[in-house]
Amino acid sequence: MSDRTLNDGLLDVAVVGAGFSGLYLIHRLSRLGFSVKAFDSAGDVGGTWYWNRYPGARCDVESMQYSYSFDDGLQQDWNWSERFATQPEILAYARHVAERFDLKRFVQFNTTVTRADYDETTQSWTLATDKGERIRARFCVMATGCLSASRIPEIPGAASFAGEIYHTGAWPHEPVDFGGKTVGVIGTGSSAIQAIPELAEQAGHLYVFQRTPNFSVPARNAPLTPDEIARWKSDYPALRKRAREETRSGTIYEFAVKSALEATPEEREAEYQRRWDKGGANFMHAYNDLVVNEQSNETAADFVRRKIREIVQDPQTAELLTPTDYPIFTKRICVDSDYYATFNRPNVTLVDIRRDPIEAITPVGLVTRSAARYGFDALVYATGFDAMTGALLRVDIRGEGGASLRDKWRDGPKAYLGLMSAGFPNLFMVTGPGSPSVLSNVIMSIEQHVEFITDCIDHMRSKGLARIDADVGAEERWVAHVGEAAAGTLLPKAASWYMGANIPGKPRIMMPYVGGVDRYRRICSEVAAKNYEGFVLA
Ligand code: FAD
Ligand code: N01
Repeated sequence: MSDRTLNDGLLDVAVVGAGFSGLYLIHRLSRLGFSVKAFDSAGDVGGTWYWNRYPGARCDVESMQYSYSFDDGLQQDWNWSERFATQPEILAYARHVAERFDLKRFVQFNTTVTRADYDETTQSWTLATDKGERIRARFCVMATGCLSASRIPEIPGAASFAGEIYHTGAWPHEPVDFGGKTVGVIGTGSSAIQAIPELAEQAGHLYVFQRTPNFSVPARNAPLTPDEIARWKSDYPALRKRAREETRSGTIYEFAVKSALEATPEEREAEYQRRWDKGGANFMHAYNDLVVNEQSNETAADFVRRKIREIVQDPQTAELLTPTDYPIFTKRICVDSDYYATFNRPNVTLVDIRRDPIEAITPVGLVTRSAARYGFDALVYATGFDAMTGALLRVDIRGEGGASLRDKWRDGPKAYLGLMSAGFPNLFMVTGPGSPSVLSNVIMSIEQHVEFITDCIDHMRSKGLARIDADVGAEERWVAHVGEAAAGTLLPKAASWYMGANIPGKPRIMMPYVGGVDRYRRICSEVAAKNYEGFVLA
């Protein structure tokens, strides 16, 4: 394929995005001898970690696991400093990878892909960018991220606010000084839960506008000791293999083998306390049925609720912070550093905007339905993302016969294995809807998808094939399977962004595949081994 590229300006592969997905794609494809070019709206590599620079931003998967596993030299050489790495450190890691494997030369930064059209006669894609360019490629891979389309809700008067405005997912590059200022934060999801303790340290006063309280467990972050690092590095290949092949989330935790209902109340209390003290998302693996059995789930939820009431001194504030109307773990569990204790500070006020919703934003703050007014100098939207489908559908993607992906997905995303949507030949997605993606250690899922996609393109080259599409029947069966897998769990019980519930009008469908990365990986490997069963190659 590559020789022709040089002759007629047709790339083998165009990649949209230069986060961890895009970088690994470029690495694999260029090493396999394909011509490849990537585009990113950002000014540098890193994706999520380029954009989310809010104070307190860090990962919730332990650093020794939240990193690439494809190159042993890389994982041996790189040193993480803390149990949960900060955003600057993860961004430095992405830059290190780009430099180490000489990847930046393949990326055009500050460039947004706005449209992609498939042409059946040439079996290729034409991408249009906001710079007015047209790029032609045989294959297009959307490495656009599951949590990259940041979203500001439509609130009347929003444009009138005269103070500083921020979104956690598009934070400025220069440090923001909140010293002594009155700050308003809308949202109490993972981003807010990380940012609020830090903002409270700086601000004169912090108003937190909460619609739905969230469950959060302490991170107990700490510097990594040389012993801890050595323990991982001495056994990295085997540990990574275990995470990939034997865990549902692509992450090694202390997995329990029994139901919460098999333990006595005293045993449960001791186990939850032990895990609470240890910190991190390990808490959710205390028993093996916490996401499938409502009664078991309630024992964990009740433990966290009691912790909130213990930590937060003002009973009314504690009550407001306590989630009661959805099971724990049905939204991504938050991992925090002193979140609940922050509400004991005299300069922090929690405002319940479920009972008294925001009516409008004003030039100096906001007003609620009951006419309560809150004034602030800076407004931080911690209001999340149009997750999983947002970044894909912001691009006007046109497949066979000019059909639009936006139209096809109007009632919910449809994709075979989350990798390809029928009618959009030669267009792959990394961690697309219908894959485990956001329910996992995402870098592990990225590696698996990138390896599947690049192996498939390589296979096609070796067989002289030019076109691949998902079979409609295979796609329908996969979408049904994704729905059935979700229905066997408690996850659909929460109005989460997994379900599209955070976006008014978005179809309520469980988008990620809850079957587990171990099982999903086996299915993908079988599909590839059976000559890409469920795909149509020509
Ligand atoms: P991204 O990193 O989102 O990169 C996609 C890139 O595509 C972006 O740079 C974007 O600018 C670009 N792009 C999108 N559309 C276009 C377009 N049309 N034209 C040009 N460029 C485009 N996951 C975990 O497993 N553990 C964690 O602890 C964790 N913490 C997170 C914390 C935050 C604050 C957020 C938001 C997400 C977190 N995630 C975490 C998920 C995280 O998104 C993934 O782990 C991973 O970084 C995704 O990499 P990616 O390359 O697939 O996507
Ligand atoms: O976004 P969210 P996020 N009026 O959607 C509120 C990953 N991540 O950026 O719940 C008022 O979770 C909304 O309220 P409600 C992680 O996967 C990881 O925090 O809809 N409020 C909610 O409180 C995470 O799950 C880390 O009632 C409005 C908040 O805004 C994902 O990214 C850190 C509103 C949005 O929460 C997204 O997290 C950060 C409105 N109109 C992110 N609209 C780690 O720790 C929205 N809200 C690794």
